[in-house]
Amino acid sequence: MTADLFASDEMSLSEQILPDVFFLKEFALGHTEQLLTAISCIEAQSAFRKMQTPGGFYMSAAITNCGEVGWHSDGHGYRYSQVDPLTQQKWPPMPACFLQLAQSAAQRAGFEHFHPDVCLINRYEVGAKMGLHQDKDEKDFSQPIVSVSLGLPIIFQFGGPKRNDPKQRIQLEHGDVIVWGGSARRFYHGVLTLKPGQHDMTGPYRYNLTFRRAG
Ligand code: MD3
Ligand code: FE
Repeated sequence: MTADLFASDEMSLSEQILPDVFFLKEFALGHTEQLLTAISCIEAQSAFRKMQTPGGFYMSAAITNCGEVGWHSDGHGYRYSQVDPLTQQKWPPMPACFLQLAQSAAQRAGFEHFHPDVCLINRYEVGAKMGLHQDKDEKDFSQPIVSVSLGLPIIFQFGGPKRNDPKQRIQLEHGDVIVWGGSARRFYHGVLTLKPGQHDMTGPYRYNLTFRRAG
């Protein structure tokens, strides 16, 4: 058996949970303090806010962004824009530690040329959830999405390209990273309600970073 074959074998056993989904358990563990410090800097400039959906409701997770563009909703629709509507300034730049982590996770999953231009940061408080949805506001579906979980655990659920495809559930914990590429880019997914708890590094919250190529 060649070294390469062995490596991909090991990957399929421990990390590849579907053809284009790579679960990198605790991949970010050594970087969480740096990531959380960077989140504090970002939110000092572009605060977390709960967004109104086009249907007129409020999302229960609070969001902010860093990078060349940011994702938000204004009640008319979801979009990426270069300016934070709250500050009328550019979104904070993506910190080097964010980009490095996203690229090394993507590379580990086989995506050699991932160049994210945005990191959406979701903050969940007790009772917050995210209903089943598809991510389809990006232009290039050949680029993966890298997601990083920090703080309290939550149950993540994902299905297939159709809303009622069968679903799997996995618990996402502090430091876990998932890379979604290829066919999985269009899969329905969401998270269940955050349960009360206290995390040593994030207190009552769970944070999720999603790195994307929007433009
Ligand atoms: C599967 N966030 O921000 S991250 C989102 O935990 C979002 O905050 C969730 O869904 C969270 O849009 C889930 C995991 C994730 C992110 C993007 C995906 C799974 C995905 C895109 C396609 C398929
Ligand atoms: Fe999503």
